[in-house]
Amino acid sequence: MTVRVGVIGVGNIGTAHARNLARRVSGAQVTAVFDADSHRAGAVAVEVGAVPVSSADELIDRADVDAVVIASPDHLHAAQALECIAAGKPTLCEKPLAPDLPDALAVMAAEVTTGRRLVTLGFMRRFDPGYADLKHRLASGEFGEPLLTRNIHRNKEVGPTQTTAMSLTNSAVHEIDINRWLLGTEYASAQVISGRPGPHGASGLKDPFLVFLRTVDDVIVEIELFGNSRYGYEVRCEVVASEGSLVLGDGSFISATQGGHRGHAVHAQWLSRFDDAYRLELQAWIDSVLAGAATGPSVWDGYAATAVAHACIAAADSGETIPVCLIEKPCLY
Ligand code: ISE
Repeated sequence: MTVRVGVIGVGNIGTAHARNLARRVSGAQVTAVFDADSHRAGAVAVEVGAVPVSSADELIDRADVDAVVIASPDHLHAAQALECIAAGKPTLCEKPLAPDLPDALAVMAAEVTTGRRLVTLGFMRRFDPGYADLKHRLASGEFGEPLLTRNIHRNKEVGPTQTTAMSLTNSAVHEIDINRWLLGTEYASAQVISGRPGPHGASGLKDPFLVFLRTVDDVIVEIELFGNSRYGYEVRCEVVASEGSLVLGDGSFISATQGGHRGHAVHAQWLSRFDDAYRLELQAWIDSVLAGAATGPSVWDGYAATAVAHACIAAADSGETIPVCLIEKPCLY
């Protein structure tokens, strides 16, 4: 059987998803593409053998669309996820579930009312072989109890309209989620520290800054977020545990030594760093659609990440340590 997928939004990530579904994922076919830029939608549709359609609503309602990928701008995710839930179509929604908490809660309420999981969140790092290995090694117990994690998330550059809140809801959500997943816990509080901003960010943007999250079982998660590193894209994670430590770098480049220098290349952006993760995420999603039961990151995970990002926004604005308060977890999750 083949899952016929409609892709909403074909910017960088939506195009990558459409191409992966068309060429590198078994059991999938892209049948419809929508983008606010109709030329872009047309070009991607031709490339993947789909039809371009004129609205997200039309795409969701089409009879030849069994499942939907939402890769539109962040602020549209929740409304489109609600439509997919109303249409009863399995959906892979890019992160964040919503930049605002009421929108995230509305999606969760709608899904809970239907009584079945339809929306999978695009927290693709959970599918990255490096992070998966980190989780596996921690779970083995060989390294003892995790005590703290240190994370680095640097982009080469962010747009001129980037705000500190966007750095948290759009970028830091990855670390917020992946550390919840690695540690198998929730957060209790958030603190944000920033100092002198780099010269390349918009006025008022905190960049770089540090986030300190404390989990309910007292593990510290430190995150450095830097949107304008200028040199490239870099994501790292170190887990300091009671019986050893584990470091995840990008691991995919050969280190060359020559002429008195030793070094290796750096990714320019996230699509190449997480190429495997994006492909494996889509394959797992298609497999779950074929099996008729959603697996993978849930709407609860999307809500939790947005809730923690908002505690961080309040912490960044006030300079205080802000408690993280989650609603009671619905049985569905
Ligand atoms: C971007 O939207 C992503 O999802 C990337 O994975 C992340 O590293 C980047 O910071 C985000 O802006």
